Amino acid sequence: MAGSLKKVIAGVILDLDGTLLNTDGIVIDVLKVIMVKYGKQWDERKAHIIVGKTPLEAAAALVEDYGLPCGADEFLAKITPMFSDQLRNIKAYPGANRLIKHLSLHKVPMALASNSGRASIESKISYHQGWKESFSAIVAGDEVTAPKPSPEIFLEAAKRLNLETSDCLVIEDSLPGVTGGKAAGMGVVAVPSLPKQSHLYMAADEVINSLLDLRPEMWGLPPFEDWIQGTLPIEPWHIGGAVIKGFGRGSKILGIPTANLSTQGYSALLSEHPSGVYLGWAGLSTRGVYKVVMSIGWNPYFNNSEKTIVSAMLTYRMSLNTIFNVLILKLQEPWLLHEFDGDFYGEELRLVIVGYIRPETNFPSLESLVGKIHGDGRIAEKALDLPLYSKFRDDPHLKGSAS
Ligand code: ADP
Ligand code: RBF
Ligand code: MG
Repeated sequence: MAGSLKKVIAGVILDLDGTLLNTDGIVIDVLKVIMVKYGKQWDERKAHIIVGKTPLEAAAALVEDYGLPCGADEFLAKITPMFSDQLRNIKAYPGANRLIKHLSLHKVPMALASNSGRASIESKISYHQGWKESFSAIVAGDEVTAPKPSPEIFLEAAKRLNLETSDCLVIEDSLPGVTGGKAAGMGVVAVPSLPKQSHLYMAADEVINSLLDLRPEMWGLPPFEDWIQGTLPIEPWHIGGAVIKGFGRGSKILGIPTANLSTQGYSALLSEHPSGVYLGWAGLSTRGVYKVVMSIGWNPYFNNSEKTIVSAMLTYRMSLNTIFNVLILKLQEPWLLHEFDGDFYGEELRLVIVGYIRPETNFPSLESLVGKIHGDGRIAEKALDLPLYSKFRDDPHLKGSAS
């Protein structure tokens, strides 16, 4: 754990793809466009056929499933330049801008250490304001003799920062990156970009679910000061749709009914947000606006495909950075903090998500899970009265007038 290192960190070395930048979103955009070119339509429900596959395997699966009149190689060759054109649309992970600003403000030296080529790195970060200037050093895969998992890229970054290797903290999503950082003798925080893989990250000093969960003070760095009443304000985001039947896991019996929405059309949006517990406002078209606490988690359906996800991470993540990132479908479970007389299946539910509470965790018993969720409910109930959150009660999205 972080504390056992007893090391005060002087500089931070960040990985780019999968750590600061989320490439999942552009995958769906590109596939939508290419399918139209072939006279087909991208089917969100079939997104899982490319989950956990290498670029070529995914291409082969799509060619077969959509009956495309070309080979997998040809299809891959067609979409590769389309990804290059999309670099400007790659979004920063939630918490990336916050972390970079925070460290800059406190004059903590920062370096980028990426296996990508220099030109690709420069191009990708050029779309994110203030990033280039924040890094005192950028070390690219084509500037070292051996890429991650070799420690070379990290050693070079420390050298350029003028820091002892043991004074550096590495933040990484990939296994090769974690291995390289440890081999360089550095502290390593892993932020796996794929679900439920923390057991693979044993070498890391700490594994967190997302950048939102980083506690810099654990590393002797200045703490974030933006948490308020157990919640972290985030850039609000919207989701909505008809309430559908969930998994019948009997949440209602536990006193925490969750109104499931179809993820149809939302997988890209959900993939942008870390799994975890969030607070916000919920609008039910015929009833009103209510406080809501919601978990975003991994669709249980995909728990079975962990093996393919791991193999993709080991082979693909290591060698290829942006093209055909794995696509993961998430499920959202909003619990409206209000007593209703009955069910409201089929009704239009609109959500505005305004803050973050905690990562999803495992619990030793059902009682402890239910207890924690009720605690989340109390936190949300109270915090949503803060002006910075309560103002979103009037968001037009909740009334369904704006889409
Ligand atoms: P399911 O597996 O269908 O999601 P749940 O046991 O989670 O079943 O119950 C969810 C349903 O309960 C919602 O779809 C909704 O119709 C109803 N419901 C009643 N009160 C609430 C509430 N306060 N928050 C969310 N859903 C509620
Ligand atoms: N499930 C988990 O396994 N871990 C969690 O930390 C967790 N947190 C939740 C928080 C909230 C506010 C809600 C509404 C659900 C959460 N769940 C969590 C999901 C819960 O297990 C799910 O709603 C089940 O369907 C309950 O039976
Ligand atoms: Mg439910």
